[in-house]
Amino acid sequence: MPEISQERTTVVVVGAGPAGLTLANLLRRANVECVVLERHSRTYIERRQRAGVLEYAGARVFEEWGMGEAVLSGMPYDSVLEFRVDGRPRYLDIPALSDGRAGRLVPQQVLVGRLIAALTADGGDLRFDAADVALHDVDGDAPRVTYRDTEGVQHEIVCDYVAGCDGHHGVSRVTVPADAVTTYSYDHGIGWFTVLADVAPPRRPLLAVHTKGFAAHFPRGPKASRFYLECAPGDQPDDWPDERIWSQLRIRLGDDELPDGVITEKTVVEMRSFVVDPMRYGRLFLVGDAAHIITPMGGKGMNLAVADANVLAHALRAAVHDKDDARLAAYSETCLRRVWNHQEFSRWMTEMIHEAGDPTLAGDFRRRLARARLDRLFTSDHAARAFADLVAGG
Ligand code: RFL
Repeated sequence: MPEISQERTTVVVVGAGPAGLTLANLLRRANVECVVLERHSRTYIERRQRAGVLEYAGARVFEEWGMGEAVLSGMPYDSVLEFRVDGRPRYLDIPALSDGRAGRLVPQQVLVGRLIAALTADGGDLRFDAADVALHDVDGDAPRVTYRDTEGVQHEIVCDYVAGCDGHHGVSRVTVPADAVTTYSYDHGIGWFTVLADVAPPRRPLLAVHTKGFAAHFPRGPKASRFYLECAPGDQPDDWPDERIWSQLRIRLGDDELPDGVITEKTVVEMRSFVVDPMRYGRLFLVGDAAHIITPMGGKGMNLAVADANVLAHALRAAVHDKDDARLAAYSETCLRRVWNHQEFSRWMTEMIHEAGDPTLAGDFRRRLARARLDRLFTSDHAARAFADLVAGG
């Protein structure tokens, strides 16, 4: 018989991305015991670069739990957003339009690194390289989570609750029987290609609307940038040699002076949305990308992960310490309201930004409509404020 180590805890958190690490830190502060199981190594997850902005509402979550300093110190404020329409700049001052609700430029790998540091400094139980994580009996009173460590030892953890924070390709969601949930999936019908490069960040986050297609330039720390380019659906990285990337960026961003830099990552982005309803099955709660994915347009994915984790941390604190399950019962509905609001924002923006530029996408009539929608942001204070309110999150 192989050796099996048996333990007990209150919450097993599967996955150490933004959702799992936020939840684990908040549970520590709420005096709720938890164990975090992560499939990859610490080095791997601390290097994984994706999002770049923690919206105002996300920053507030950490401040409210007394983690403002640990997570946000030294991170610059997000402020003016530039739309470059056919090479012509137009600006939206998001904090000014949202009563000072500025987000923070926190690259995802920095958030992850800081949350790991805070959790381990606080005595948190975070286990990397956990192989073959499997969830059992999540619809009963005593769920179990099993995994194998790097020494080959099998572990079984009995718990009260499981938080599935293991992203879109994790094990948690697939543990839920298909007939227990409704899934919504939408292909936006657009190709996107993203590169990370060692190029100085733009002065302001920049979204370009151009007849050749959408492009964007975002800061990712003091010396790095993330670029996005609209491409043909189905394009692969080989279709985009470096020279093509730089020349298309210069054309679409209307910037002949944009310098080349070492490209450190080229990725095709699936422009797809996905939502599972409810985000709960028995004692398993799905959090972040495990429950929903959203296109990067609008920068909401990481922020939804943090927001879900906050809702669940409050709910678990009430359930564990006050024996009050009302918040747990409302968890899915509370989160899904925000999820659909952000899905709508992301879709609205995707349609506007692409159709206002690329005439091949939806035809000239829709192009005119998209231009009118975009123009409204710069001519109507109410429209600009509504936009800034959605950027700030909530
Ligand atoms: P994550 O970050 O995927 O973390 C899940 C963790 O679970 C682990 N895991 C497992 N652990 C144990 N056992 C298993 N069987 C496991 N399976 C998986 C994984 O190793 C991982 O550590 O999900 P989480 O925490 O929900 O966070 C979600 C965010 O990562 C995601 O929404 C954002 O990155 C999306 N996103 C963006 N969001 C923004 O808010 N703003 C952006 O600008 C932005 N840009 C992006 C993005 C995502 C991108 N990708 C993935 C295409 C740009 C890109 C390129």
